[in-house]
Amino acid sequence: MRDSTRRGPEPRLALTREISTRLAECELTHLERRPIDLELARAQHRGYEEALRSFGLEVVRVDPAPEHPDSVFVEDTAVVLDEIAVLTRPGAASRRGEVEGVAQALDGRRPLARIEPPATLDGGDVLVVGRRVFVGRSERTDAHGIAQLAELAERHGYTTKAVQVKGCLHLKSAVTSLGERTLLANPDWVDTRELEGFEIVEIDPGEPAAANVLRLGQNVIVPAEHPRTASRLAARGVSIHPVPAGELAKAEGGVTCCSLIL
Ligand code: CIR
Repeated sequence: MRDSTRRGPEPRLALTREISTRLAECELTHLERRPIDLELARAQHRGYEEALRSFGLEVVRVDPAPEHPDSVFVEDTAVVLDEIAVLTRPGAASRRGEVEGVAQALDGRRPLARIEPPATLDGGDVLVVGRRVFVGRSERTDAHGIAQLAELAERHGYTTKAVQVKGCLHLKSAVTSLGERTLLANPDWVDTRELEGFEIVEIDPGEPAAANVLRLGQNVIVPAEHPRTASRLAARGVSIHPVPAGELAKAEGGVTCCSLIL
């Protein structure tokens, strides 16, 4: 499967953030708490940053926020469009203090807007494909957050649609993009009929968390822990790049969660 159309300019920059030494205290919703090897998590995170660089992205680390266990998951703190960046108000109160550092890193790179209280929205619930924006209705993102984001995005010509998420943390746990017309989805976690206009590739049913992949132009970073789904993608001609991501997966994070792509 080759899909040559892309949205906007080529991505040039990835914002990432160092893993907090308090990662073991992370929020968990759908997983049992298991010990996390911090050194291994850091090594995998460096490998992820290396993969981003290998695709020509400059990797800029946001100032660390060690007091916030989940701060490595920068995706949840902002929604970056070509025209603006929307700072979020994360659904988990423990995560709201992560936003300011990311705001500082985004300042000057995009005009900034904000999701205002009492609305909540996590960036992990926002899937942008071309001019379409799908927003997950989840335990973290409420109707007010969706409405505020829709209003901001629609000003810039995007069409938004709310999509129910079930059984997983965020919309992008359930579905991400493989191209401008193709999505990778776990049909148990999102009703794929709601994603009309797209071809749906399903994950291998034995790998429920495999739908979270990070597309960068023609290349797709996939978690190395889901080889059967990766084989499905490779068989379709997708240019896949497996990266080990198992330690942060124990904190309920995937490969989109650890960067903001500009
Ligand atoms: C949380 O529950 O907020 C973190 N432990 C995991 C966040 C993962 N972020 C994402 O999927 N965008």
